[in-house]
Amino acid sequence: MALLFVIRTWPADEWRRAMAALAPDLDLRLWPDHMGDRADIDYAMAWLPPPNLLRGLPKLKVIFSLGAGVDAILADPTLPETVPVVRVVDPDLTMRMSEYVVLHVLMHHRQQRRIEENQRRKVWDSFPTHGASDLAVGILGLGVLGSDAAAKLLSLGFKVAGWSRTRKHIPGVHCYAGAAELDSFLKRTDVLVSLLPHTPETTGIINRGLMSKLSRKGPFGAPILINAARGKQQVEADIIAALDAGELYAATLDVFETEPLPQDSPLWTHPKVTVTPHLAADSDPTTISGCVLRQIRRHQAGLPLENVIDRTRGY
Ligand code: NDP
Ligand code: OXD
Repeated sequence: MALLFVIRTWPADEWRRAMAALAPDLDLRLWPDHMGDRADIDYAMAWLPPPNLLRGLPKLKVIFSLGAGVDAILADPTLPETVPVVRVVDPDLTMRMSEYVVLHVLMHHRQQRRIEENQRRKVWDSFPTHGASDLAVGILGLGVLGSDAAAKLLSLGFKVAGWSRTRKHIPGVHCYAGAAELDSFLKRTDVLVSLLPHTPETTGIINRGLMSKLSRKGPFGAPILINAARGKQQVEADIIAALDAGELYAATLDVFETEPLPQDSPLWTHPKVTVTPHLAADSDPTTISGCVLRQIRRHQAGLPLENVIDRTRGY
């Protein structure tokens, strides 16, 4: 039973070592130099697999994504159609994302950047603040990550709503669903947080038109954007134009159209933008290897796999 690591943008050997420590009995192979016989490989842990590689593994039974998002895997146009793709659902990753969302909602809410700038300039500006209940946070995507972040924001006193494809029922959270309810959701939202997957439907969804529908009745007079999901959902030129026109008050971006964010991107130095380098919810090699190992053991025992994505929906 062989497990292949196909990892292009992360240190693959760190993942191999983490799995080896958890499962010394597994035959671990590393693409591209230590693949051995392709016909031996039963499982693959992958991130951005090169086209034709996974298709060329005749015994491949399951593809494991190293992250919660699977767009890096589905981007392979040659992906074998019948092999299930399993994504990460893990309390550690969920907690990390909720920490990130809560941190950045609070940072904007408490105007932390203004305070730091005042300290730098030695300015004692004890400006009026507002309560969490004055701020309406709206989460695009009420899945594993969105619903946890919603619950944590709710416990801090924010007004919380969410939008998803199918209707959710989360106590205290106003749940909107489907294209028909998107505008009503946007209209009540002072802080928009994206936790959507990247699919053809969500590509470019955060554009000037969408941002223009957000609430202007909040304490800052213009809305705030936090994208911790995928950069392909945002139109960066529109975000900059909206910030410069005062249609958007501020933005926190963890993800970008191109990653790493190019040196010449105006986002790096924009005074209203906080840039973080795609670390909102890091995949910890030991934790995620444990998740994968559990699924491999289930599969070997003839039990159904968990967290298999729906290839037709793309997440
Ligand atoms: P889930 O699949 O659990 O949730 C996705 C949510 O988005 C669901 O509520 C789904 O609706 C909704 N959704 C999907 N497509 C649409 C659409 N077209 N219209 C409306 N709603 C839609 O995913 P997770 O919560 O686990 O993860 C979300 C994303 O976060 C990942 O796909 C990944 O891209 C990103 N991520 C980013 C990280 C980072 O470090 N920056 C780390 C981890 C994840 P429904 O429930 O009805 O299906
Ligand atoms: C993920 C990510 O999808 O880290 O888990 O982006």
